[in-house]
Amino acid sequence: MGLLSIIKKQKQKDKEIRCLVIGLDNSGKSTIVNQLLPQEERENKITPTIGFQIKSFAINNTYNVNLWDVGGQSSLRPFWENYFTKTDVLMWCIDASLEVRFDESFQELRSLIMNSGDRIGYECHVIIVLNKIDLLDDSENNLSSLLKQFQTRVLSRFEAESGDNRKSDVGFNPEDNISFVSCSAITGTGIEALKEAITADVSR
Ligand SMILES: Nc1nc2c(ncn2[C@@H]2O[C@H](COP(=O)(O)OP(=O)(O)OP(=O)(O)O)[C@@H](O)[C@H]2O)c(=O)[nH]1
Ligand SMILES: [Mg+2]
Repeated sequence: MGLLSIIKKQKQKDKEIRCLVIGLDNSGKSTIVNQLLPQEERENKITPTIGFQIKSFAINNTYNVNLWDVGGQSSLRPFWENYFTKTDVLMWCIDASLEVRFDESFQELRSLIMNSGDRIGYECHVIIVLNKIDLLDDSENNLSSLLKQFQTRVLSRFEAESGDNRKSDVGFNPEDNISFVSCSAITGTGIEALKEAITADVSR
């Protein structure tokens, strides 16, 4: 293979983004993935994911995003770490309408980051997606303040629990390594912002 072909191949490869989509069961991961696809490729019915599925879509004819959507039921969570290698972006989905599951979700995310070695939060950026905002009262009017509040809450939780945060020693900083997007996978609100966050993370 000539030098030019190698360079061309490398450039094409650089535009591939591998995005791992995880989070608690029922948080809406597969529905978000479905909403990210072109209209003609969307499924009409989403069922709980047993195992995983891979879907791809293009952003601005520039990036090809491969979404690895893995089931979030507790029996499937031990398998999440099998998908970390080569992941560029981790999308962590949270159901905004279920306050009762916030703690479980936060603890799962935190232990995943802490136990992933230098992978998640370093080479692999984290996007926390606050989904199902259509189920919140007056969400359309208060989207930005809602997201800001949520962000502050998550960052203070990381701060509060940083006593045994071994990553803090080597520079893991949630403020830099995590970004936040709110959306509704049903109405499509926030989906464009989510696409921007996926590519922004790769060009960092
Ligand atoms: N109102 C509302 N419902 C949503 C939204 N996103 C997903 N849902 C619903 O939430 C339920 C679960 O959605 P899924 O996409 O299957 O959730 P999941 O996270 O992939 O679940 P697992 O595959 O079991 O881990 C479905 O009934 C969806 O229709 C949303 O933004 N708003
Ligand atoms: Mg699913």
